[in-house]
Amino acid sequence: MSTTTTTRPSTAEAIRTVFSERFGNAAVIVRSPGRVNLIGEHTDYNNGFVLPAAIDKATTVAVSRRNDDVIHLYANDFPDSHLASLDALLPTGNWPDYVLGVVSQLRGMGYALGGFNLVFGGDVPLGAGMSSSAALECATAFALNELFSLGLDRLTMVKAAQAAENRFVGVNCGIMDQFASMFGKKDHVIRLDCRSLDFAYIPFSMDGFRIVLLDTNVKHSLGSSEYNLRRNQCETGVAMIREHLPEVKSLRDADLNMLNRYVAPQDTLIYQRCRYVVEEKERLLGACNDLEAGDMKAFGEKMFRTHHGLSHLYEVSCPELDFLVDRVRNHPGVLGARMMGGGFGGCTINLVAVDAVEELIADMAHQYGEHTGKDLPAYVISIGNGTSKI
Ligand code: GAF
Repeated sequence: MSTTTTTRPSTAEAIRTVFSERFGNAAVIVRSPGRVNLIGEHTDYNNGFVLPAAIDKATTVAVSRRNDDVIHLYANDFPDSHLASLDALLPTGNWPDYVLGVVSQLRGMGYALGGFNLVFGGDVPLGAGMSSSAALECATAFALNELFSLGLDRLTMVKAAQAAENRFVGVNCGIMDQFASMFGKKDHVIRLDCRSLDFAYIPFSMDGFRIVLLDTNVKHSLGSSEYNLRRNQCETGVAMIREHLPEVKSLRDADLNMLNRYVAPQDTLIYQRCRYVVEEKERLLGACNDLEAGDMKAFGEKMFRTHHGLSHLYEVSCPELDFLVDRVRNHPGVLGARMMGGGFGGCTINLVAVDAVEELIADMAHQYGEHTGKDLPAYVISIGNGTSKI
């Protein structure tokens, strides 16, 4: 989610208070977290694996029923409000779409909803690549499920939230962000197979190191159009392979040999895109072995290699992200770093030795400020639980 205004992060208590001032007591209050992704970037929509986790920053949504067909939304952090009618749901091109999109998908799936009031806010930084949009979509789905007793399970809500983003917001994203927000588990990462949707929680102890997010404070506007383009380029690569090997359904089924034989001779750019995905797929599986063996140094090295691929082959990085990854490389306390999420701005994710965290943040803020003239917000995050009622 992006907005041009400065945010005032709301606590869950503030959302409860604001809701009761505007609409009376809230019937349901739900929190849904943002996410990080350790490794496995741009693999979800290629049916590969991802390794995300829910974080300790969340969006809170409060809702109550109305007696008419009106949907009355209020964003406490911007602040801004929006009125819509249940029977005329149209995209606005702005934040209401994350809520209205979920409503539209649920109704399309045949669930009966009525009008409702909704207030939301939270401390997931907006437009920073921590999935504030997925957090709002998942919180909305969960809250409406409770409010209208729809009887949905978590996976159905995840799919409705993803469909809202695909069909209403217009970003052809994979399932990772919504899945991580809904299924997150404290102190665990989720190894998710995006083809079968089988998943496993892997303990992530952060023994001696921390996850540090460095926020470039930029979000280049071509983000969503380039994202959709990458997805198309991957599909083009698959189509080239399928001319010879019809059993290959997605890049999940492809290897470098196939790319060299059937894609490289036809189109160098498509080859580069597909090569990144195929290499990242292997890298993630290796990183899971590193995690199991407790070898965070090897894990971190793979993160640097992921960044290199995202920057040079997949070309979804930007000068600010490259600068941050390049500069932290020389810090002895940094085990690994890379851009995180869709790209073209947002955060880098860094694994940093505990005793190096403070100095790294100060040093990078200084270097980044000198280089770009911008602040560098930093977040030392912990891994929390997924969507829940509060
Ligand atoms: C964004 C998308 F929403 C995810 O589905 C995923 O593709 C990610 O970019 C890149 O790994 O966060």
